[in-house]
Amino acid sequence: MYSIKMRASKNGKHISGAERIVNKEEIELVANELIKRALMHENGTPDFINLKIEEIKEEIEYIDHLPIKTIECKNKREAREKARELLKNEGISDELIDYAFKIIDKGGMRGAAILNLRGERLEPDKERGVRVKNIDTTKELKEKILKEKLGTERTVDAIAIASKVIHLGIIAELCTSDNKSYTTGYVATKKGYFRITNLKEKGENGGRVFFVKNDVDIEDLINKLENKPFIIK
Ligand code: PML
Repeated sequence: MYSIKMRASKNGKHISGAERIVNKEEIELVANELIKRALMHENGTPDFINLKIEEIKEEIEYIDHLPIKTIECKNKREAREKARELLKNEGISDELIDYAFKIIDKGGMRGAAILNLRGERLEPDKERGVRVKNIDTTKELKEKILKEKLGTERTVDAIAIASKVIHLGIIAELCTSDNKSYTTGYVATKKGYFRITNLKEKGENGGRVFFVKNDVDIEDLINKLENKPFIIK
């Protein structure tokens, strides 16, 4: 199998990124799809597109996706209360949750911030964060999500990240989109992927926070988040 990663930017600013894990026969087709995706992005037309194709040498792990549930909320206040409740059920304190909301609302990170339960930030590069890579979803899962209206194209990408990180022992993930007009975010825990509407307001920034145990082996975790290949089914 091969990993194909695309990232696109304009004037040095990130516009979009995506990745797929495919057979050799699918490389050409999927490379085309990703280039098209880069060119048609709602954040603008890129002046730089990077396409990286490499053979995956490590064994790929196939895991089930987290169950998807959508929680409809009237406004941001209600949505954030819901998110807080889900996070508190996992033993995360109010103070830590406030801190996580502050990080995602500030925005500007390409990857995720990692917080332990003492509120220490563990990602080595605080500007960039940690990016979860080497993941894809099966065609069947993509179709199921879209056909059964369990979510959107963004859900398809996000469920891969959330399912991988929870599988690797992360306690919970809090996420809002870096797309200014996409206001549905989510909380992921071992209990599921909870889409929460209106988790931010239109025009606001987004971001990702992973909550981890205090005794986490952070080097090993970051290595797996970035490099261990997973296909989510
Ligand atoms: C959803 O399932 O609708 C929430 C997806 C959030 C996607 C975050 C992003 O844009 O990367």
